[in-house]
Formats: sequence, structure tokens, C-alpha cells
Amino acid sequence: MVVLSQQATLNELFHINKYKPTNHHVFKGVPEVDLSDPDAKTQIVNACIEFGFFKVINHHVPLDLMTNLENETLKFFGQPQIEKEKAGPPDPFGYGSKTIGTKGDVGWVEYLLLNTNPDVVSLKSLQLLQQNTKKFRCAVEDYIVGVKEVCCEVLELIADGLGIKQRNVFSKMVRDEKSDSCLRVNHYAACGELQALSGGNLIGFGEHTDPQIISVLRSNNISGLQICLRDGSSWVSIPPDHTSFFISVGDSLQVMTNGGLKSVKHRVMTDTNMSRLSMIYFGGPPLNEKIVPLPSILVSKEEQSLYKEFTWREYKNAAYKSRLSYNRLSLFEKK
Ligand code: GA4
Repeated sequence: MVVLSQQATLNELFHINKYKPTNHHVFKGVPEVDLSDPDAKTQIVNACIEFGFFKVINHHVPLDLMTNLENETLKFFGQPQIEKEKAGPPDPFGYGSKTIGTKGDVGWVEYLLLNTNPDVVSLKSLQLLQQNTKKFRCAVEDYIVGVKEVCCEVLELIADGLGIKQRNVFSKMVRDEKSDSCLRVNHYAACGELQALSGGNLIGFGEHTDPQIISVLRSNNISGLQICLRDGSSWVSIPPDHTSFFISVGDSLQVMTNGGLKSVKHRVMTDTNMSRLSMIYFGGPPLNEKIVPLPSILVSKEEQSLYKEFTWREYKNAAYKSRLSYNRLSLFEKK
């Protein structure tokens, strides 16, 4: 049943249904990279160039760690709304429902957003962890340890694949004790009758690129994630795989490679009958880190920087003031 007080948000949700119900075919071409393959670095860089997106297998994170967090967060989302809202509204950390960011974006989603760095953990993240059971806290902490390793390993392979001598040039930003990485758990409840009301295309999370370096996503076995291909207009559906991680290139990596590896636009559609749960680790630099093209890349490609100099703090502040679908990097491009 649709609660009347939520009608305004729902109207907006249907209003944003400007995405034409095009044929989102299931994409069979997602590059799958076996992290133990000696050729992984080349495959990863090729996938970053071609799609800004790929799947990794043989990542050494036990399935238990993933399902444990999945179950604990499902318990959280299963609570009465009034309980969940004690952990909100998001600042941007904490519990949020239907509203995304601060500029009026909405989606059929509820979520938890947590800062992952123990040093710069926000009050909201801390309260959220404390309000919940020890099992919930441990599930979050254990998962972060595992997923951060995957994130750093992939970043090191990207550096190798690009022929950069200092293979920790990206990963050291995520390993830094001041790294501004975060973890998001999105719950897309089955949307039932709303799907039909919306014209069969209810948006869970609208199109956007991630501002960080790379994002590492794991979901349950329900589809919904779509990426935009490099032609800029074809959207394809990504077949889910609950045992693997999906990696997306973020805006910061695009800048550090001077546009060589471009961030990928993605979005999530909802399902009438099945709930989707995804957990995404956003590998981010420390706030004071300068986000500039790597000198070695500029030298080897004989290029000038395409971007003005900025810190992650400046980019993040600009990003968090923008609409979800906005091309945030355009603010920092040299004209
Ligand atoms: C997209 C990637 C991450 O989920 C996120 C999002 C953030 C938020 O939910 O508060 C933003 C979005 C994301 C980019 C533009 C701004 C900020 C919502 C929004 C409209 C946590 C992030 O870092 O940027």
C-alpha cells in the first residue's frame, strides 16, 4: 500500500521515469578477470578502456564474509521504519530512504552509507554501528578488510598494466590511514504494483558516475545493475553473480590517467518481485590528496593535463552539491 505522506516522493519517482523503456538486453560481454591469471593486468586495463567496468573472480574473499554482511544488513532493513530512521537522515552517512544526495534525486532504494576509515569515521557512521548488534559491527568490519584488499590489488594491477613503475601509486591512497573510502549497502525492495504504475521502468538508483578512484560492488543474485556503453547511449543489463566482485572506474581514476581510463555511467532498475541487495566499497583518496594526471602518464603519452588541479576534498564538495546525473568532471576540465 502506498502511504500518502510518501506520495510526493513517488510522484517524483515516476516523474524521473524519462528513461524510455528501451530494450535493455542482458550483456554477455562483461570482461571476467581471474585475479590469479598472470595476464590479469592487461585484461584489466583493456576492460577499463573498453567499458570502465569488469568482473573479478578468484579474489580470495570468502563467500561467507559477503553473505554474513548481506544477512546482517537485511536484518537492519527488516526493522520497522521508525527504528531505521534513528540512523538517519544521511549526512551523507547513515540511513537514507528514497532520497539520494541533497539536490532532490530520488530512487526506489533504502541504504546505509558508512565511512570506512577508523580515523575519520563520521559521528553518524559511529552511532549507526554502536546502535546495532556486535554481529552487525563485526560483519561490516570484516567485510571492509576483505573488500579493501580486493580494491588495492586491482589498483596495483591497473598500475602494472599501465606500465607504471610505482605499483602502489593508486592503492597507497586507499591504504592511507586518512583515506576517504566508504561503504554503501543498497536495498532495492521488490516494487510490486509500483512497477506497473511507473510504466514498467522504476528507477532504483539513477544514472551517475562514481567520484572516487574505483568502486567494488557485490550484490545478491538479482539483476538490476545497468552500465552505459562507450557510445554514451546504449544501456545494458549486467547479469548478477553473487560470488564475484564488479569493478567500476571512478572519476578520480579518469583524471589520474588523464582521461585514458574513463569512469563508467551506471544505474539500477528495480524488480517487481525480487529484492536486490548490493554492497559497494568506494576506494577514495585522503581529502588533501591532489587529484592530477600522473606525471609518468603525461610524459609517456606526451600529453598536457586535461584537468585543472584540485584536491579530493574540492572534488568531493563539488560532487556532493551536484545532481546525480550531472557530469561533475566538466567543472574541472581545462577549456
Ligand atoms: C555516487 C557514488 C556513491 O554512492 C556516493 C554517492 C553520493 C551520495 O549518495 O550521497 C552522491 C553521488 C555518489 C554523487 C553525486 C552526489 C553525491 C549523491 C549525489 C547526488 C556515496 C558518492 O560518493 O557519490
